[in-house]
Amino acid sequence: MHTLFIKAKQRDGLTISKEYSFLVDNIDENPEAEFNVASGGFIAETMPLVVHATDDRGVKEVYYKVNSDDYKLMDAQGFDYYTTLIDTSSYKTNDEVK
Ligand SMILES: [Ca+2]
Repeated sequence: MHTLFIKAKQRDGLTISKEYSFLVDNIDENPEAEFNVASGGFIAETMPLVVHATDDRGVKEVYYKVNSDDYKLMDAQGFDYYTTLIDTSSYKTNDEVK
């Protein structure tokens, strides 16, 4: 716990002071991201991908990619949500999981 002291003096010399306690956290944690698509599940046609990404210092941008494609920037929707549409029409259909 740290203490910040503030003192204000008016022209005739009357002085007030206040103090505030505060905590320091200079550890920059890794961002976290949750998807609306379950790993290993099927998606079809055009699927909205929604990512909820958070970070203790704020998330700047979220990207996605499929297979060996290049990363693409997702659309920021506010409140830590990022979206895009994944068009699966150009991807090879997988056989049913047995
Ligand atoms: Ca961070």
